[in-house]
Amino acid sequence: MSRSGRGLGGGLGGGLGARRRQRLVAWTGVSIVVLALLQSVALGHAATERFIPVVGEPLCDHAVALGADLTPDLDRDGLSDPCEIALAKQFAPAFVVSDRACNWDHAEGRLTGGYLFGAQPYEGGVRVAYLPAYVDDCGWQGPKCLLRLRGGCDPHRGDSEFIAIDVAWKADVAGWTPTRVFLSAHCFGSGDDCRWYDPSELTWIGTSPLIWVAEGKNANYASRASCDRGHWHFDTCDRNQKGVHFPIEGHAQNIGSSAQPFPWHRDDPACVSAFEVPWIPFRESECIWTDARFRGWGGDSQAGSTGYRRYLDEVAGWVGR
Ligand SMILES: [Ca+2]
Ligand SMILES: [Ca+2]
Repeated sequence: MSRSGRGLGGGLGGGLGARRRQRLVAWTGVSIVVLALLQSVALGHAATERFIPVVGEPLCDHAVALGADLTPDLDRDGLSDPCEIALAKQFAPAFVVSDRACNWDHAEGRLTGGYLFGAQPYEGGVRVAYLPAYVDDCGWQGPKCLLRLRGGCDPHRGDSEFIAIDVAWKADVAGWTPTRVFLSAHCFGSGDDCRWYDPSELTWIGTSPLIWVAEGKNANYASRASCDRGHWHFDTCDRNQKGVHFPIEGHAQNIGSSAQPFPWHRDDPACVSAFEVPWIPFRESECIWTDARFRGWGGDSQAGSTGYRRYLDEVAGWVGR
């Protein structure tokens, strides 16, 4: 329980009863308070032992998700499109964020961004990727900015963060289980903490990994303590108190595949327009399958911002497939 960090720990372990399990799965994650997280985190540990299959239509067991009779598979990746949604919902990260960050959206109750996802077959299972394409990197705050080699707090428009979860089918429990998790934190730069995690390194709320998001910088960590150590202790999660599920509503958010990018959209297939994605108050497009920098849904290309193609290529292995 120590991984949950201070303020979220406690001796609340024990068995996972059916009623509690239902409550966990039904957790909507929209701006719950710390007290709710306290309970969920404690229960989530027990849930790592046995994951609950997707319910509803369709029931995406292994045969349905990756079987020969796919209906439909518009991005032609060999994974049933309805199952892409179902698995993305099932494993949607549970972010612990600070509502003091400059990019906090009070109306939506989440960090401002276009929340995209993708899913493709991987080693007999499925790799699900989450792309919280944030409008802003707020930079750091306070006197520590003076300590930086280049000086300044380095805010910039457009912050491409990336999370991936590999899941495998467990026949003995008839459910999907995570086998590893990737968290982005200052990727492709100095002082990065980007890496794959074993599921046991994270805390789980039902089937959702609990991810600590550094205030303003949006870097992702497995615990509050590791967040506070991040990027030579410049990152902080001291004021993170909000729990927010990564929202999955439909294929408008699905990036598709390299062979069929965004098949659910009618415009430039390498790009996604802001009006096609829920929650984005802008009218520009982002070309995440190209080498272009991610501009924050309508900003200028700025130093500090990076594109998504490198994640899709080097982390997900999806470019050219
Ligand atoms: Ca598909
Ligand atoms: Ca797909």
